[in-house]
Amino acid sequence: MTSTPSDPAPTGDFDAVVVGAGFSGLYALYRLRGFGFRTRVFEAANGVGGTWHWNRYPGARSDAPSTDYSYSFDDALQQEWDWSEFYPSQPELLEYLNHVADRFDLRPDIQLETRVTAATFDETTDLWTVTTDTGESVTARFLVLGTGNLSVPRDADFEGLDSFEGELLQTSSWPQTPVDLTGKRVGVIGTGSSGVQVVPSVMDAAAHTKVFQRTPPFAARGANRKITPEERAELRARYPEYRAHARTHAPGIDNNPGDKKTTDVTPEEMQREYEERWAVGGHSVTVAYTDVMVSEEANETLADFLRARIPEVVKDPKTAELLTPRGYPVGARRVVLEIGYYDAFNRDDVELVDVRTTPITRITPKGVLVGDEEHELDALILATGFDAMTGAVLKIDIRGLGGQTIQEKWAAGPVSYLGVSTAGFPNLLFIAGPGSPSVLTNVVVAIEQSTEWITQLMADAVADGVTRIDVDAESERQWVEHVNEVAAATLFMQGDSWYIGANVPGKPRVFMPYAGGVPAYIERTDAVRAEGYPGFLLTKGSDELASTGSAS
Ligand code: N01
Repeated sequence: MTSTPSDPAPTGDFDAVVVGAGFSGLYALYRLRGFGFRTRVFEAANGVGGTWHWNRYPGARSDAPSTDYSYSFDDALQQEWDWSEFYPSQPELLEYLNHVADRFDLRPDIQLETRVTAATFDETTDLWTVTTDTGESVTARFLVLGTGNLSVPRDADFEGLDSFEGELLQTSSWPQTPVDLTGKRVGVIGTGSSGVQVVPSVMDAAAHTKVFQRTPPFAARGANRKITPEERAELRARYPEYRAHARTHAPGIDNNPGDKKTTDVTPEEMQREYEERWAVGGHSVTVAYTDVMVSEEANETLADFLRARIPEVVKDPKTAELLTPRGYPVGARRVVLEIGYYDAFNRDDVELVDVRTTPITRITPKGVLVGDEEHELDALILATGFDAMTGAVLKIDIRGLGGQTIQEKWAAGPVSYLGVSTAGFPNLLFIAGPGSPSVLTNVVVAIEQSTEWITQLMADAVADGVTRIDVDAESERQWVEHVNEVAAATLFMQGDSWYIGANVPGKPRVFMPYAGGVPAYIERTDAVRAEGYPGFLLTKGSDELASTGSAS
């Protein structure tokens, strides 16, 4: 399907190119096929699965229940797939996504081991020219980015990293071949969701595990368990209803949000409520009260409750204190679910190293130098996070109208209209992009909703003979302002989190997701569709241009 400059194709080689074959890209392909679009998916990895292809570190699992963290678009799919555990593990998620690729016969349109490196919009044909690291160049009417919000590791900028003589591992690009840590002295840098999962999963094999902690996270109790056949049958009987109900909740999941403020209850009632939710496990404890993410006092009640759980597990008071998060609101950085993480520090062979007071000086051939103390290691695991939300987009040399690059457009942070498109880059569409609820939700719900909306827009445009979908700059400005206003009313800005790009030196500090919740976002985007897409600039091309695609 490779085109050459001497092969002018006014309708393009494809109607759509999709980048990425994770949850987003697979569903986008399924939808676009349904609309009759000739579609090609490019995926850098040697398999489908996106996040769940790359993050195959021991202990990797979602912290959303499997019955929510899965596609809802096809009832037969959800009826036939047996999730074994409450929180799905990485191997099971990868198996599931491979099953989806096979079940819907998606593979023929997915080109693996092909990274999209550049895309240029041609203003004379309204087509994107997409080039890859394999030297291919194809044209397509639409470019859909399903590149993931947490897919590009942030640069591990430790001095001396290359000199390390032991085994260097990264959670976000864990080897596909088995890693044997038996009897090794293992170090883990980073205590976000990835670090908290990997520590208890490697410590049994390791001779000794050292955890290098700069910022202790707030943690809720992960209550993983097997799903019983009875539970499965009960859910299956009402699955569609269950899914529809989930979309009526702000995070796209019913984690039993309370409807009172902390100020509506007595301290005793509040403590009882938190305890009951803690006993259930999961993120439910974080949504007990409506004012926790908007009032510092309310937030402190939850923070205090979570802090008090740590010494109940961790026996050494000094270690318990070191593990205790302070100085930022709970929820402003993502709350992790811990399954055996705190308990790990009761073992003689697991040690917490504080790299807040004394930062890591450098990595040496033998291990990690903290101040002037060298911690000798045989293996070092980096769980140091991602260049979130914009990293994967900005890695591609994307050029829109007038040759403007996306790097120029987003120099002060990402801007978009509804999180789906950015002005000056026609026919470029983001799945769960910056400015949409995305990472603040059960991301599979965000992905499905976003993909459905975007593909419908594309199909409607094509059916109307539209060859160019751009965004009105003023509508974009208003949406960005709304996203910022919603965020400003919360405590999100007070955590030095990846939500605001604070984990990547030099990255503009902008709150990137939309904090208004799934129902408000659906209401807004549904209204935009119903009203004929105000805020979009839909241009009809010549008959020849308009003949691409065949929306149904
Ligand atoms: O990354 P992170 P992650 N010296 O950015 C530390 C999703 N996810 O991969 O905070 C010392 O949270 C850094 O310290 P600090 C989920 O959305 C979900 O763990 O910068 N430490 C931090 O502790 C999650 O939020 C699941 O002070 C350094 C850590 O590295 C997101 O992915 C599982 C350092 C990075 O934590 C990212 O999680 C996994 C330095 N120089 C991931 N540089 C589940 O669903 C960085 N750090 C359960």
